[in-house]
Amino acid sequence: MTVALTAITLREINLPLREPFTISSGTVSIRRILLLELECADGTRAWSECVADSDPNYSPETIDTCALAIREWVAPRVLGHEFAHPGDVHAALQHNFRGHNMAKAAVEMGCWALAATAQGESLAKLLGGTRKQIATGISLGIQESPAVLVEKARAALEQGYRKVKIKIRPGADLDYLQAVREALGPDAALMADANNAYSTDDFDLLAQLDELRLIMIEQPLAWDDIVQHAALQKRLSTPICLDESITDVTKAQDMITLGSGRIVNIKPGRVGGFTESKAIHDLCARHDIPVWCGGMLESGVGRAYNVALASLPNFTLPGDVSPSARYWEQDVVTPEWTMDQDGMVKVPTDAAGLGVSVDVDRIDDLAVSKQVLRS
Ligand code: OSB
Ligand code: MG
Repeated sequence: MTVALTAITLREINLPLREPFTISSGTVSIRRILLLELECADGTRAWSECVADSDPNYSPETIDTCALAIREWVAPRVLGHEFAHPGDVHAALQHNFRGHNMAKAAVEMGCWALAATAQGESLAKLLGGTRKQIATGISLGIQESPAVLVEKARAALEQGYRKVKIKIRPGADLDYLQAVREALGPDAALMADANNAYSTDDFDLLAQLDELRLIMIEQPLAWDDIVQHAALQKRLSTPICLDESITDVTKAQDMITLGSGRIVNIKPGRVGGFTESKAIHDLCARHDIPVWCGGMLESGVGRAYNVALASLPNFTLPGDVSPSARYWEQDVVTPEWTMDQDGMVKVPTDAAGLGVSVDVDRIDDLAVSKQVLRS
């Protein structure tokens, strides 16, 4: 299971989304994506994806800070070093090295894929995944009117999605959600995600959302807050789900201790990779806190990692792991990720590694920059 990296190639590609994606903090039309190709001493290769985007509006990291962090601090700690198990990489990236979780995760997760590939085992199995398929939700960006949103949500449920997440912000919240609830009925699996758009002045408004019987409301308050969310959760019957605030397992422990939320969205990029994701998953399982896998508009490469992670047993709620065609005209992997009519995505458990292959010629054509790091 040894991992001994000798080279990391960084490529940035720019993939246009099928439609712009708007959250409370900004709009993405063309996704800038940093892909990593990792190579081992024995010739084993694996691809991974860094989930940071152009602007620091979700977390402090961006694709440019990540490229810098990988080059300056992450790569030197792994290139030319031998790890007995991919689970050992995380500690090597934490020692006297604060933050930069998305940069660390891109390399740490790639090491898990290298180990799986070298062993002829699927990434999901190496992680301890138990599911053969995972339930899928869709994340709908903020729309120009409630009527447009209603049609998108209706279409999503017709396609089989098991959960519809609706992005909200002040001015596009209660009336938007009410319109969807009214049109789609009391049983529709709906939730809202505010991406930090509210403050302690908004508790009365947020308490009104209870009447909509949402499955959860994701990260209504500040991106790094645990304390005020606990005060808000006391006012709400709707479970709060934390996303941005849970940057490692100690934050998840704080959430549980303070009662700041009842559900966790795990994005492996946000928490520094798979080892920390598994720790959060296990902690939440012990406390009966359900988790689900979030998304960052990943290409098919990053999606492979999310699908593998979501196959762990306590991922009991549908993830933001939509099929390739929801995002892209053409994905960069073969086969593309698909979802069946019941809203399920198959976990590739037979093939070694990611379970999808990357078209290197196409990525080289798409690449706007390329850099090789060696030991
Ligand atoms: O808050 O979950 C979020 C995308 C970019 C930044 C933040 C978020 C999102 C999503 C997208 O909701 C989910 C997906 O990848 O489908
Ligand atoms: Mg979110």
